[in-house]
Amino acid sequence: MRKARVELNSRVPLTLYSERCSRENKNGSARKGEREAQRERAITTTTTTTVFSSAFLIRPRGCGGGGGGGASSSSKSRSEKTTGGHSGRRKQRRPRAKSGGAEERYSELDDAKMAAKSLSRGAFILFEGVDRCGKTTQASKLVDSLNQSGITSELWRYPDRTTTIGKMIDDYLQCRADSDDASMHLLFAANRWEKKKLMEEKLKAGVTLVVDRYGYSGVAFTTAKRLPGLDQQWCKHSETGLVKPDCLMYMEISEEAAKKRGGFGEERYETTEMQKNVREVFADLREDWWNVVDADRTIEEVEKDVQKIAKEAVERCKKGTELQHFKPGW
Ligand code: Z5A
Ligand code: MG
Repeated sequence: MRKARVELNSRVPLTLYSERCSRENKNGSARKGEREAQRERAITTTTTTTVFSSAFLIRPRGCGGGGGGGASSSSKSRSEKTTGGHSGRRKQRRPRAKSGGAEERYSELDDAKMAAKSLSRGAFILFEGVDRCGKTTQASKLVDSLNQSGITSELWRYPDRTTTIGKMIDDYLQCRADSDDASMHLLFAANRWEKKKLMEEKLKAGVTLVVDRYGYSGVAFTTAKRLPGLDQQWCKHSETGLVKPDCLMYMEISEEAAKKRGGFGEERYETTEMQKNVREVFADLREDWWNVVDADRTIEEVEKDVQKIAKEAVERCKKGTELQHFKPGW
């Protein structure tokens, strides 16, 4: 009985001890004092190994933020304390160690992550650019064309003026209300955060989202105000953790071509000075993976490029790729 339990727990020191004990019993010449000393040594070694294994298993897997890992770790130690005589058995059972048990568990986790990564999903396609570059025109055309070719797609716009936060933003943009610049920046970001969960759900459900403006506009317009304290890094902070687009179409339009598309409207940011600054910040934000589309051309010419780039992104996401989020500092 004792030997079977020891093998189950795979504790080498106890197994050796047990085998030696049974030999000694057979010989009928047990030296009782020495056996007791060996037993104590064996238990000490086993406990040390168990504690080390437990710490090794719990700590690195304990979730970066500290919440999950800390809770898990402390609740385990609480239960070990309260289960009294069973605590030793609980500790021994946790590693379930054949050799390399901890590594096996890590690879199980890795496998689960890999499986999640391989999930097919919809693409997040974003249009960004200065005023009148044709974002709304192209985004609408793209959604129509994707849906017609059997790719379920939706058009999203930011700011989303339909939500409670969006209505406050609309009042601000239309100069019906005034507010602090930092708080407005955070409201624009909150307008994205309030739809983050829905965005993730839709993408994971296979819906392609074509989005007209997003956090890049948020950073560009607030930074363009050139206010002390509201620099690019500060502006990026409120976007950290939001879903990152799979494909960004930056609609590049010259000032001359933009002027030909009609004058400015009545909204707050529609001034020459503001638009010039926004253009500069966008140039500064630009990254290698952006698709820069020449938006000076006709609607049809631009549309041809947009469709090709978008369909590649849709295919990539359909094959399976993990959702990305904005990392600190981006
Ligand atoms: N904002 C912010 O501050 N912070 C944030 O976080 C966010 C936004 C998300 C409202 O944005 C404001 O909110 C915006 C930034 C700020 N401020 N400004 N200024 P909005 O997206 O609602 O703004 P909009 O009213 O849609 O304008 P727009 O985006 O600047 O325009 P567009 O969508 O790029 O262009 P369009 O509407 O497709 O086309 C404009 C005209 O040109 C139209 O008559 C078309 O028929 C014509 N057009 C389009 N393409 C062509 C071509 N290729 N050739 C000729 N004519 C064309
Ligand atoms: Mg627009």
